[in-house]
This record gives sequence, C-alpha cells and structure tokens, in this order.
Amino acid sequence: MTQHNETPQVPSDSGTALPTQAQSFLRRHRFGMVGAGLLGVLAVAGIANADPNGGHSTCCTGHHHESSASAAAATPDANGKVLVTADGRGFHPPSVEITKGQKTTLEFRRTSNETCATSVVFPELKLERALPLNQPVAIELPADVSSPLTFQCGMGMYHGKVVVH
Ligand SMILES: [Cu+2]
Repeated sequence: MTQHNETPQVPSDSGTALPTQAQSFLRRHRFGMVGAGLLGVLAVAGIANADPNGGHSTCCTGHHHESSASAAAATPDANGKVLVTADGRGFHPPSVEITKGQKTTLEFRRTSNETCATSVVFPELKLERALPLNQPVAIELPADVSSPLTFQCGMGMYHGKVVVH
C-alpha cells in the first residue's frame, strides 16, 4: 500500500480520507456519472467531510433529505392501507400518520431501478423486506406499535416514519 508517491500533500482543510474515498466513489459510479464528474467530486467532498462513518458514499448518489420538504403526512385509506413508493429520491410519502389501535398496513412499491431502496427495514420491528421492482409488498403493523416507528432503505440512506396518534 504505497500510495503516496504521486499524491501531493493535501493541505489541512480536507483531511486524509477524502482522496481515497473520492477515487473509489468515482470508480464505482463512473457508469452513472458521465458528464457529472465535477459535480460528483464536489458531492463526495461534502459527504466525506460531513460523514464520519464514510459508509454512505457508495449509495444513493442523488440523495435528497426529505424531512424539510413539503412533509404532508399520509393517512390510511378506508381499509387501513397506506401506499408508499420507493424511488431514486427515497420513500413517498416520507411520513405516515396512523391512529392508535387501528389496524394499518403499509404497502410498499419500488417504482425505479435507480435507487438503492431495494429493501425496506423497520429497525424497531427488526423487520426487513425485499422490494422487488413494481411489486406491492404489504407490511401489517402491530397493534401496539410504538411511535414514531421508523423505516429506511437497506443501507439506511432513505428514511421514513410512522407517527401514531
Ligand atoms: Cu440507500
């Protein structure tokens, strides 16, 4: 592992992890990054500086945090069902409001291959379900569900939540 022969000494502003992370990111994502190279480097620089885990730079390159966006929470229909789609921007809607004691089913449907949300995880329920493309996956919530109940993609990049009233 002698990587430093051509690498210029990086000034103190960006830390030591950045060059390696940026290189591996670009290797992995070149197929999707044509024409967006500079943008990608800038994005990775931001991720590498902001994320001490570093584990997220390989997934969800177009990730947008949804929590501050128009977060109109969805509520169940007459059958107690809520539809949630997963695509390259995350889960829609990112927030679901349910009524305590009412049987509720979340029906997930992944509508895009351009997403790493190929599964959905409910950490509090210790539940993970695969999300095959364009196939409904129904998850019935337990009656005694705690609030808020969170769900996320398999790598923990996209998040959603269920609030129980
Ligand atoms: Cu992800």
